[in-house]
Amino acid sequence: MSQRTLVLLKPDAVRRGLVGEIVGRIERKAGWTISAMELRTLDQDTLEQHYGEHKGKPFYEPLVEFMASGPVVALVVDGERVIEGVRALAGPTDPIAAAPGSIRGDFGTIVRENLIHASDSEESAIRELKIFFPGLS
Ligand code: IDP
Repeated sequence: MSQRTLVLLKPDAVRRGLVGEIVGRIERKAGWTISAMELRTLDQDTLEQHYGEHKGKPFYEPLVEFMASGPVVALVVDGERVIEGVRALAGPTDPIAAAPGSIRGDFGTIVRENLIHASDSEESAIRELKIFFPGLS
């Protein structure tokens, strides 16, 4: 089932020079295609839309501050079961609990600075793609 997902390489990934490494892992999955990719600094409004479901939680404000602390790389990836697939490449939210071999498991230690965001369902992907790439058909 071909799908489309939104991926963000978070400011820690960009600062630490891990963009090539992470994009390479996505690129090497058979049949997946990167159909948009852009370096950009996110504003408060965009972050509020993107992380609105977490508003009010204790980690929300520091998360938004972190996500605005430097540029991110936003990507649109298309391919077979890509929503579940990029989440599997990323590993679980807590990088210490993430298995070695996953992006978070290989490179992360801090829950907030966990390198990558990937849409968690078809519904989220549609919503997030509209926020980040409204012009994409
Ligand atoms: P996900 O990114 O793995 O889907 P979510 O629960 O949607 O995880 O949380 C969004 C982001 O918020 C996480 O990727 C992480 O950066 C941050 N976050 C989530 N839970 C915590 C926490 O308990 N402490 C600090 N940051 C958190």
